[in-house]
Amino acid sequence: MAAETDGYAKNVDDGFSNNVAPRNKRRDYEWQIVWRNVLAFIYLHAASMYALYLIFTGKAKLVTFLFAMVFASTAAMGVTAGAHRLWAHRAYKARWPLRLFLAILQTIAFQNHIYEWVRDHRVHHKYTETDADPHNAKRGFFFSHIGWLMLRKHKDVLEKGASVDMSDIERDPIVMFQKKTYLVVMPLLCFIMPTWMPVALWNENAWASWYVASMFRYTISLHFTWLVNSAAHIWGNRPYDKYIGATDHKVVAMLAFGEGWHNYHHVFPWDYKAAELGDYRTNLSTALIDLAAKWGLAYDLKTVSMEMIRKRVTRTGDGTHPLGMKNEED
Ligand code: ST9
Ligand code: ZN
Ligand code: ZN
Repeated sequence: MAAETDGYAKNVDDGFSNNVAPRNKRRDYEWQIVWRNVLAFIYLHAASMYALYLIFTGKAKLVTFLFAMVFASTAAMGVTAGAHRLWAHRAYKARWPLRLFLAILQTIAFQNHIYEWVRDHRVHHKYTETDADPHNAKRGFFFSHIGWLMLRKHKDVLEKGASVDMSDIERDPIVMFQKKTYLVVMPLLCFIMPTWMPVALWNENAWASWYVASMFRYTISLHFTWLVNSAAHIWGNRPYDKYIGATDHKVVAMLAFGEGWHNYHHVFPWDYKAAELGDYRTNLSTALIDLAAKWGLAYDLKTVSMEMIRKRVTRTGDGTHPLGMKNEED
């Protein structure tokens, strides 16, 4: 039995739409659940619930919670300004001290090493919302948010992904060093260091520190990141291109340090701001890159001209952009 969605077959056996196979073609895709990851995510969420209990009952110190939030926000810069804008999109260039700093932060964030992160992200941009997209939002909120990390990848991700050029990344010694040492350095930076710091600095209980500064901090930062793949591909406005799935979503932008202006980002992926406007309140990552540029550590910051944005808004926008509205009135 099959149901139609936008001219594509939906196999109701597994509830996932297959947006590349025509209706009359049999699907050759079977779920392969990776139980190690399922169990790890169950543990992370149970531990985070326990961390909330420790925080709200005062069994963990308030300063430990504040530390966890600052630590998560700092590490996030390694993902946004680092893995995303610098390495995946080459939206600006960075001298080696900045690259090293961002690689350390990205290691703390544990979202896979930069090489793997960039490869998945480039495939996401090249084949957005097809079976070759690792977190294809057409497969629903759960899959694009977290489910994709609990299944073996669709064969199209591997096949089409092989066409993605990674030579620039392979030429970066900092990234390749991180890849080689990841399994040792990542646990030290992502789990051991944030557990140890509250114990050493303000005498926090080691278990409270593990649950709050390590488990809770990591889990919440993953969810804020994943919202870009799920929420910002489902809900929100499409001011620049109404024909694509990616949306502009202010709440996601704030939670993900400027990465929720995702309709703009998919249309102009080379803009170092990942947004049209340089509003630091919803885009702390841009603030960091601008500061680094002031200090000479970042350079060749790429952006998009007002004229190009205006043309695109007029041609393909959904009418929610102020420029689009002005044009409709004219
Ligand atoms: C995580 C990542 O959470 C999050 C990414 C989010 C991206 C968001 C982007 C939006 C902008 C930024 C927002 C930041 C906001 C920050 C705010 C923070 C507050 N192309 O992968 P394998 C080939 S990670 C080409 O094992 P399986 C390749 O040959 C969370 N080829 O596939 C590869 O071999 P090798 C923690 C590809 O077996 C081989 O296939 N980490 C590609 O199907 C096998 O690859 C985890 O949970 C490709 N794209 O396993 C672990 N991909 O690598 C997650 C693969 O040797 N990972 N190939 O070259 C896994 O366990 C597994 O990858 C799997 C799939 C089970 C998911
Ligand atoms: Zn991107
Ligand atoms: Zn996207």
